[in-house]
Order: sequence, then structure tokens, then C-alpha cells
Amino acid sequence: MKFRSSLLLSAALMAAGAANAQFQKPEDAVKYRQNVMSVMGTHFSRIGAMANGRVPFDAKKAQDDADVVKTLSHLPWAAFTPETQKLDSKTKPEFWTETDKAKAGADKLMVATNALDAAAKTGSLDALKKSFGEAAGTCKSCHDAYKAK
Ligand code: ASC
Repeated sequence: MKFRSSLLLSAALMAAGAANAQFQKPEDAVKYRQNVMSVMGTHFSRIGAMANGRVPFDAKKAQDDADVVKTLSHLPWAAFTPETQKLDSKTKPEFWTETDKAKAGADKLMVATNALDAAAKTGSLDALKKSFGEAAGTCKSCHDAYKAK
């Protein structure tokens, strides 16, 4: 009986932990999402430099950057696990109480980076500029709402 209930308990604990099993420690999740957003920002800024005329437009480079941004935009959300809240002074408390709104923002980002990638693939600088502006708006709205200064 004792053995059986401990088996059931382990199964329940495993099910509860399954969602977070990707990260061994909460610290790892924080580092992961900050690193992903840093690399995403690097490539997004490179597109921005072309969109804003600070560096010459290179369609191939823009495509490569947009591909990275699109892929990375899918990653941070899963790393905002509840047990990381106390570790991360860069995330405002509102983020943890408005998770539906925050998730809607993350989804909007993924739609925008998909559009940015599609725009980059057309090879048109005008299309890139438009999609860059829209994607930057999705970055900014979540950062304004949830990123601590
Ligand atoms: C970037 C970057 C962001 C966004 C944001 C858009 O290049 O790193 O977080 O653009 O500044 O407003």
C-alpha cells in the first residue's frame, strides 16, 4: 500500500512538473529567455538598420535575419515559468497577474515575425519596412507593459 501510494505520488508530481521539465532550475529558464530575446533583438535590429536606411539593404541578409527572428520568437514564452517570478527583477509584477494578456502579446509577436519573414522573402524593401514597423510595435507594447526599467 505504501509502495503503491508513493508510486501514485511520483506520477502526480511528474505530471505537475512536465510543463517545466525543459529547465532543470528556474535560473536556467531566466537565462534562456533573456539570451533568446537578446539574440532576437540583435537580428531584429539588423533588419531595422536596413529598414531605416542606416545600412544598405541586402535582401539575402534580411531574409536570414528574419528567419532567425521568426524562429526565436516562439521560444521565450515557455521559459516564463511561475517559479521564475521571484528571480527576475526585469519583469514587472503585472506580467504574472495578467498572463492571458501577456500571452496574447507573445502570440501577436509570433504573427508579426511570421509576416516579417514573409515580407523579407519577397525581396521588397518597402514590404520589409512595413512589416518591421508592425513587428517593432509588438515588441514595444509588451516591453512598455511588462519590462521593468
Ligand atoms: C529592437 C529591440 C527591441 C525592439 C523595440 C521596438 O531592435 O531590441 O526590443 O526593437 O525596441 O520598439
